[in-house]
Amino acid sequence: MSKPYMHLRRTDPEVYRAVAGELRRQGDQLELIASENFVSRAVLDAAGTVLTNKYAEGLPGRRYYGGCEFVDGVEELARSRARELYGAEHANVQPHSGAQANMATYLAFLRPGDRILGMKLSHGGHLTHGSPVNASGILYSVGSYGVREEDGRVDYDRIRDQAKRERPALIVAGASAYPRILDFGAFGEIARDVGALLMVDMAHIAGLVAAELHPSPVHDSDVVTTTTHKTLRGPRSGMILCREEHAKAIDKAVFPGMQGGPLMHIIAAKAVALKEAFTPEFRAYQRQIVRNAAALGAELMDRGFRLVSGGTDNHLILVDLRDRGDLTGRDAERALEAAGITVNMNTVPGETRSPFVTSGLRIGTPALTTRGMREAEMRLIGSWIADILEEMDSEPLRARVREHVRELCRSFPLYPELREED
Ligand code: DSN
Repeated sequence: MSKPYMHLRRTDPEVYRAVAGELRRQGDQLELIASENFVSRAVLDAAGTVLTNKYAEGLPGRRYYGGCEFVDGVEELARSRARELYGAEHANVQPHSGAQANMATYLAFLRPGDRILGMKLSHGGHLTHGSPVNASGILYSVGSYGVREEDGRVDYDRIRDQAKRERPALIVAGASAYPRILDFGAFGEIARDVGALLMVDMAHIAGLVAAELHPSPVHDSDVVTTTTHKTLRGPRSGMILCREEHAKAIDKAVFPGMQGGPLMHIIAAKAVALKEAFTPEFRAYQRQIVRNAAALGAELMDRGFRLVSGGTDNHLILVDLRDRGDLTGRDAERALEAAGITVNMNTVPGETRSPFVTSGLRIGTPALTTRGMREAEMRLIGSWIADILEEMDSEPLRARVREHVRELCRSFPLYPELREED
């Protein structure tokens, strides 16, 4: 780790120590948070460039600052790659995050008080889809749909009925904890039936969509928003795709509506990640993500654990712990973390516990698949997870699993050239 962080280490040892600690944590633990991933060295390089120094408010060729020759080129690359990868008419690559992308879309089309219809957070939606504690729920009037409690699936007929009753101006499709394929064609029809716009937030599945492992929302919706750091494996950021007819409204809503200067170093890193997404290796990687989630889910089901919807079609599984007595998502998350396995507690459909406690665990495979792990490792990790959850109080068991985790991690090194010998 000496060379890449040499200056940081000399100037600010406290921050350096935190970075070195996080590098070790990422490498020595099993990262199973469904929304996280490990970027390539090329993406990491781009994110750490001098482009961070540049102000470039506006769009390529139409900036409010001089000296934009090179950043214009970079943003143009990112925009054209995004359009080509997803077959979209227009792309705005400036949103700093998925939340900014979603809020910019609302700002482009809605007035405060207008009605939106999105998935309930407790059923797998997202804060920015109308949660009362988020600007989306504070500024707009919100209706929310859930999944069927019997089978954990979206019920399109129910959403259609609700949309007919509530007449939203905009429908939000997309989720952060839904293990099945979403039918964007059905959402598109519902939106057209009631005269609403359709925004699809494809943050979790953007990589799967790029690899055609999940149907694309681009042609069924008016606007598609996404983060770039989940399955897509780019830097931590956001992006908007839309039809040409909405391009002006979206661009204006992002800047000057929501944001000031774009983060040009991050836009460069997005361009690199988008280039990587065209490769056959990236497609093979996405296929393996899905196989790995299926293998992990199968192992847990073989051990008697219940999965919401009975399985998975994508990169994540949602374990329903309600038949496990007092075992909560929070306790399970903590016990697994103590054994070197990082997951997050999650509400399940029909949740009765608070979001700080929950009855579920969300487990995703994008990050470990990036490290090269396959079905055999997923089966093994699934068995360790089951062991821990079955014997929550056993410290010797946790220590044993921690040791297995370390050994497994050593066989699939992460950023070895960034690490000091330890
Ligand atoms: N917070 C992210 C997740 O973990 O799914 C969504 O933005």
